[in-house]
Amino acid sequence: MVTMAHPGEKRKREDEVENCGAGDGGSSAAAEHPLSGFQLQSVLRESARDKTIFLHGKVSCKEQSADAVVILERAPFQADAVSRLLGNNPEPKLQLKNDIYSVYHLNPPPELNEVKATVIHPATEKHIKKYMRQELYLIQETGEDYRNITLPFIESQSFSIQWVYNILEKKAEEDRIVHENPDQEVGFILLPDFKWNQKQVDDLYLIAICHKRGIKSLRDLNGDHLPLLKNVLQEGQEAILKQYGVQGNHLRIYLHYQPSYYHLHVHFVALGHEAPGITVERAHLLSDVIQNLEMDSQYYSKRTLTYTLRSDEPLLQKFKEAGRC
Ligand code: GTA
Repeated sequence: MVTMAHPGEKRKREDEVENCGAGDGGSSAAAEHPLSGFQLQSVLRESARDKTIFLHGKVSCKEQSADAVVILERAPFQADAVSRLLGNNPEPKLQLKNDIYSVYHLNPPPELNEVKATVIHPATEKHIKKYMRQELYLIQETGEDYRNITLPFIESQSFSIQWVYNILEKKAEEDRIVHENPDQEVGFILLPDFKWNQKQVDDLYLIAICHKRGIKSLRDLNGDHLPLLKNVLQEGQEAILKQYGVQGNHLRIYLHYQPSYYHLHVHFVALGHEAPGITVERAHLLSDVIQNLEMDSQYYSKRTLTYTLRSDEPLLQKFKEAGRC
């Protein structure tokens, strides 16, 4: 089943590519081995601390070769499985022993040795650049900058949000929905984020995607959106408590500015988890957003917002051309 882009989504997107496993929920694509014939082109980034590696490769598709980004991540430990890992480990190999200190290498059985693979295929140049390590620049975007520089830019090119519409229209991930308020003005869908394997709550990560279309980001929010935002905050916390037993005061609930995907969504992340994008120049706490809009319903169309751009981002070039950085 191939879905059409949402009506009105006619703008040219940089990442519009010929459909090859993309588009709908992709039940057929899921049946194939997504990495068969993967040929590594380059390592975009790796982090020994996060046990993550970002790869660019080529994957054959309909007798053509298309770019793919693959993110490999070691899964976090699960508290209930560690005693099996220690107690049942056939042959712990001693690496070092000194007084009371010793280091072993364990060889966990496959079920305790999971590697999560996130696959973006076909990937665009923009996806490849997104995961590449690059120098960052701090931008201070005034309301005027947003209207003159940023808005025309994001209207001309941004990542496809087809995956968001697939979720809202129940064409993908329907079985993963944790909570839905179906109201088209003030409702939303809450579901596990891409980045969470749902095996332990230490790195719990869900996203709330609002039903209402056309709210691109924080910049579009005004006092009229308070009922929606309050629903997301309250119902989202209640649903997470009910489903996962995690209290609201153990959650970091925030929006990104700039987001990667311009359809309003809110991140719900375990407070102890240092997820990518929780830094002060990107994350805006939902509770602060609500208070700011209660004080001034036009707050986000007026105030200067600070964020970073990578050195190769075309938006940075636009700010330079306008003499704004
Ligand atoms: N359920 O199909 C999807 C889906 N997609 C395509 C994206 N998301 C999805 N969730 C579901 N189904 O949290 C999620 C993303 C993200 C949110 C969009 O939607 O996982 P955003 O618009 O604010 O954009 O949020 P953000 O945060 O930049 O998106 P993303 O892709 O997570 O990138 C964040 C940065 O984190 C990247 O630039 C990357 O460098 C870094 N990163 C580090 N580790 C990882 C990792 N394991 N996976 C992805 N990115 C990582």
